[in-house]
Amino acid sequence: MLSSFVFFVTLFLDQANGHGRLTVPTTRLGNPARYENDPVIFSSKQFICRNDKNPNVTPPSWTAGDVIQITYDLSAPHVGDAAVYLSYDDEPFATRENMQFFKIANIPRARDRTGTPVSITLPSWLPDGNAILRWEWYALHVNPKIEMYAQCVDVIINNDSADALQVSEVPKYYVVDRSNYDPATLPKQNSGDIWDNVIDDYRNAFDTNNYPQFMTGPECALGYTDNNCAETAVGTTGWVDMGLGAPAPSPPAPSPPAPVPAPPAPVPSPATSAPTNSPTQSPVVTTPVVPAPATTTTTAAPPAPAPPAPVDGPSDPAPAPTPGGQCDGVTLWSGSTCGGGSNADLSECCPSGTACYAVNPWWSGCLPECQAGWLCAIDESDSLCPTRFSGSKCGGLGFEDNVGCCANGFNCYKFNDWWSGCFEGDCPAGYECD
Ligand SMILES: [Cu+2]
Repeated sequence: MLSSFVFFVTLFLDQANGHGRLTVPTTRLGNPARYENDPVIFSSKQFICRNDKNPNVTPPSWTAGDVIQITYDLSAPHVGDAAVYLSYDDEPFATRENMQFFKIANIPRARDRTGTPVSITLPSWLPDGNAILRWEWYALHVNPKIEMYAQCVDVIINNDSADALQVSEVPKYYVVDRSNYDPATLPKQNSGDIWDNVIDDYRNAFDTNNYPQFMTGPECALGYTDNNCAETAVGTTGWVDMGLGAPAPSPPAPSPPAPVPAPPAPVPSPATSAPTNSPTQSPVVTTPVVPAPATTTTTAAPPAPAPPAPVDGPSDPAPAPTPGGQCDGVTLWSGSTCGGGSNADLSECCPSGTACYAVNPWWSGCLPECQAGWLCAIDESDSLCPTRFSGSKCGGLGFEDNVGCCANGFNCYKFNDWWSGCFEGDCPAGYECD
């Protein structure tokens, strides 16, 4: 008797707490019956994925091009819309804060389909590999506040077809502003007054007859048109520009390099791997999407597998980080991020002996000098569009900004009528190659 009472109370609370969650496939929480229905807390990693990877959940195995089904349970069926994104699980993306997503589906008026399987057609070009499906739902009933929900499921995508792209060939982005973890794919709250007949960031979901109804969020990847993707096509009302057009998808800003024990006296030997390595290395790890010049430069650099034997380091117990410079109250080291991408508003102040150099459009670091191949070394007059590196959009229906133009060393290849991208070297598989 008691246990059934407890069961009843638990069940009741689950229902009553409201909001909603993804139930199929099993999320990282590991139990579809467990409550995880609350809106995400802003300024936390929850909007990326509510939880870190859970090794105890067996990932479903899907094949690109197939139709899969997901189910969500909106125990408080608020007005609003949902969407489905994918990320891939290779480092550095495996870490929640480094994950970069692209969208493959919109689910307008999500509550109409609560509790029933929703079919999603997986694009035939999905890269083969371990991926993460992210379900995102925004609820509009507390306008101008917006409740947001995000849940992740680890999945396996199989694709041995000729259509399969590499992960690096799919334009992707962070779903949060990494400086504060606020949502980047959706405005945090609505603008304006939904009753004034002026279009705001989100629709007036309370009067669907007299106000324009539209979805808010980024476009689906690579001009994908299935799964209601037209709802957020580029340029539509409510479309959120993730910067895939001119400045390309942003790769992870490198996590601030551990304070580099920069040996002040450079020894001209492989042991010096520390100084050469640290500044150049960050951009590499950073630039998975983008085999930008940084990559080339770095590959050229000695692989330096030699563990930097602390032979005659100043003192080996505590290579105290060379205290950097004090910049606006922030201590920076050689290798610190000073700008680029979502860090564009940093002051560019750097410790003495270094200056702020742009390695690529998304990352600038406090570094001893600008190296050949970096963005800072590019003569703007060299190309009409010097910042269009790998993954940058260079053409597609409605795209009129220097169509076909890429940074020097990159070529514009057509994927389909909606999307052409800049790539270094040969035409990537899956693109229309002559
Ligand atoms: Cu709610």
